[in-house]
Amino acid sequence: MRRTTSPLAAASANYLEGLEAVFRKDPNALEPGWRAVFQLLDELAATPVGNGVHMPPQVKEAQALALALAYYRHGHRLADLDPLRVLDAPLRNANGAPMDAQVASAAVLAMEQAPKGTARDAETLHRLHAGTLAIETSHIDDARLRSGLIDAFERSELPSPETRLAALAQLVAAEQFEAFLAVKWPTKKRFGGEGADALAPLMHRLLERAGGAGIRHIVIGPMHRGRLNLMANVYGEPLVEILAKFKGAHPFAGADGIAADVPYHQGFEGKVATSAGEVTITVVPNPSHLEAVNPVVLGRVRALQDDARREGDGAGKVLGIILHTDASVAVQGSVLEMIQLSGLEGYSTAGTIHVIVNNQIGFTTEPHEARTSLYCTGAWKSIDSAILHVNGNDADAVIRAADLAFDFRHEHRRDAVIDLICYRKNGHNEIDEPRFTQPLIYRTIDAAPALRALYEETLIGVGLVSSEEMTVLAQKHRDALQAAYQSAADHRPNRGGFPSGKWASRVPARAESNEPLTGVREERLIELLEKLSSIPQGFSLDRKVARLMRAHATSQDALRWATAEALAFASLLTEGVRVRLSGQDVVRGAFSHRHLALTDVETGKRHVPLAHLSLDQASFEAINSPLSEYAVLGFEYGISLECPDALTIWEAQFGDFANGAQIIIDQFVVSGEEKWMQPSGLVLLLPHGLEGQGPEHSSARPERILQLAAKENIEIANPSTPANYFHLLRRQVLRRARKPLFVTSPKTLLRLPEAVSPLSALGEGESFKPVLSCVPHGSVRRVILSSGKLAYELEKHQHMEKIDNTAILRLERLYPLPESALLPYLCRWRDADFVFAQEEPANQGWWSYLDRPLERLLHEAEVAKPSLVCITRPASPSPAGSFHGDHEKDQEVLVRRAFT
Ligand SMILES: Cc1ncc(C[n+]2csc(CCOP(=O)(O)OP(=O)(O)O)c2C)c(N)n1
Repeated sequence: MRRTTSPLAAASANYLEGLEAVFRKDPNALEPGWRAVFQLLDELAATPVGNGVHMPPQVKEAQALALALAYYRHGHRLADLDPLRVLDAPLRNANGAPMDAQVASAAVLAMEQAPKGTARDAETLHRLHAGTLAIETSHIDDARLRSGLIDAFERSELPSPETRLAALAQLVAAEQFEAFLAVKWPTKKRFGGEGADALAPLMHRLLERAGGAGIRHIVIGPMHRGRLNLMANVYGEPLVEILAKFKGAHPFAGADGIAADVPYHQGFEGKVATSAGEVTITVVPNPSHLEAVNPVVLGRVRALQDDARREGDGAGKVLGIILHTDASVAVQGSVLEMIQLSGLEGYSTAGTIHVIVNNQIGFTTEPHEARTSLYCTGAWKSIDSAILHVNGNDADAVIRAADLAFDFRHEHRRDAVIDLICYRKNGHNEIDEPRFTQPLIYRTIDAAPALRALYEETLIGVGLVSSEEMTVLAQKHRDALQAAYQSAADHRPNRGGFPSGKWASRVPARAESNEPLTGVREERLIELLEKLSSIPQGFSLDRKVARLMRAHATSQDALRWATAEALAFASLLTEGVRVRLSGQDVVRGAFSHRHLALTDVETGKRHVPLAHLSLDQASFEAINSPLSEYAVLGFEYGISLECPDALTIWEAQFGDFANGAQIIIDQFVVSGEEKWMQPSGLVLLLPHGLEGQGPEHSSARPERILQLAAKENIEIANPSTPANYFHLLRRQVLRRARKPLFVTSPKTLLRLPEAVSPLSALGEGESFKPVLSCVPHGSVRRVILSSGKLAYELEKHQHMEKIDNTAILRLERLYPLPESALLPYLCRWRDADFVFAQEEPANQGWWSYLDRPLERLLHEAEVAKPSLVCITRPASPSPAGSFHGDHEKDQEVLVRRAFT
């Protein structure tokens, strides 16, 4: 028996019944092919058929429908997508074997079997679905979306003459730009866009459509390929600026001591003219780490959309466009994390347009080495997104792709992705030789005419333009480039680089001098406590949670950690400061200590006391994040860039999980201001402490955070009292500068009876104390410097053993080291021995980054013995042991040793 490959045969009975149910309810909810199948079946049911002598016309139609369905599903695999026709990447699987014959033959067989009368249909289908633009729709679960996309795709037409002329002009500008740089700086890396020339008209078209649809602000996530070209020819950065920076001018005026970054990573803020008016453009600075900028872009978009919503303007005024490259987008984990954020209430940006510059090579790696999925867009199949593949050598198809992607995102508020299949004219960078590894492909590439030439020929052919006009246009660009080059010689940027607008009242991190008073009137705190603990009438609360709420209100002598945190939030909110806290299970808190949302045990309804403090309070958001660190931290960092006046917090479930977001920490949080003048006031809460629970969940890796600290780029705190935590949070928004704040927040201290603060410690006139002291009555012979939970254990020992010659200093801030707060103590006890005690192993924790600064300070204080001994666990490759008993014993020894 011949094996049938019709998709109809592949469909299970259940599936078909499901489709029929949808059809009976609303035929338009089905994609056109399936709709027609059921219409046909209805007709067949109504038509008496003879003894099989003649094939009824309905059967022919059924075959035609099978063909249509095959094209809807698999047409993209027959499409003409590779401009070189060499790599044929989409048609190969992971082993480099030819396209899976079974799938391909679904279409081919249906075509063969198509009765004569339907032959024209086959041609039409082939023209529509197997041309230079193709769609993937079979992953879309929502039938209405799927059918709408197929309809739009089949209706999409050749762009208008004006649009085509604009695209040609863009191609000329792009070509001249790259050619100019290649001549002037033949050996300098610019990651030129040659071969991906269609990117400029594609982006241009997206901006134009956005302007026309009323979008007023676009945030762009860039990547390296062709980036400078886009800056010059699409985003509108002045040529002279680009060339001056490319020549080596410092990007920020008067900031010579700042490391800055190479021109192809710098951000840009500008206005782009579209036929419907100006659109603001934010090009987000990006590190070399591919795909790392994605969540940062989303966070910025979301913050701008929230601003627009608050101003009654509608979130639809802000759009994110993210650029990717084939090799990275197919595999980098941040892509999957980003995609999963797209539909979540706390993180959605109403769809992003993704553009992949798919030059069918990643440095020297070919697609069959680079991924298993058929296309580099595989990840988007996990959500109902539009996936378009387009041949980068067909400018008209590229514009149609831009239109389809834009319309899909605009109408459905979902992601649309354009896979721009092109090639790379040069090596990975301009000094890299691709012919060492891809000699055959490069033989074809070397002979390939530029898209500008191909498109020019097409438009000349249809009489839209003449070759003389094109010569004049190219010359115009050359002249402009030459003029800019000459001016660039002595051009100095006149921007300091620090952001303006909503950042205008802020100052760069290192310019901050004054400490804000963060205390709040006690009467006000009591009022807030009452509001926080009041439960709406008729609300049935779990008994234990109710008890906790009562404890909130009555704990004024001994406030717990969570109460101090809630008071910090509540006081800020009623002072007009927005608060956003996101992370895994943050609403209840991983340690069940917070309860920011109360749940009615009868109805399941939620009540968030912090959102009901006063009518004019600022907005409060506590969001349980998906199980992602990389994308969620990147997202919150992005939010913090757009919300200098708000308190934005990311909490890791345990501090060790921050390593999943290390790329965001390294590349953005700690270095963004130094590289790009991009300040942030983000707070990272990283639960930390060795508690005998095993190696995991023990360490926030303070040594790593300290290693990243320099030039006062960040603050690192290890607060040990609720009051100090309260002041730390308020201080973060009440001071003028914004610096990322890392808090190694506690676990056992959340419930330790001694780790409480009186309400008065939060009161007026109080502020954050970077050093806390425990001074004995006797004369001090020994000073133990320590931090966090260990200090409580040391103090307990001191008390139990009645040791009255040892002072304990708790370092509440570890970076910048609170020198002026420490010095008076050191001067006071010049003749004492100084030790540093930490519970972490010797190669971890605070010690190895604090030893030299502390010893320098001892010298400065002129103490008799200016060297420190560290009391610590032995060095270990693992953060903590796994036996609780051993931990307790070791801890006891450690504490004793600190005193002897
Ligand atoms: C996360 C990350 N890993 C590795 C690199 C090093 N790297 C820079 S470009 C590149 C290849 C990028 O692929 P693609 O853009 O598709 O190729 P290209 O056209 O630039 O050669 C690699 C591996 C990087 N920048 N980021």
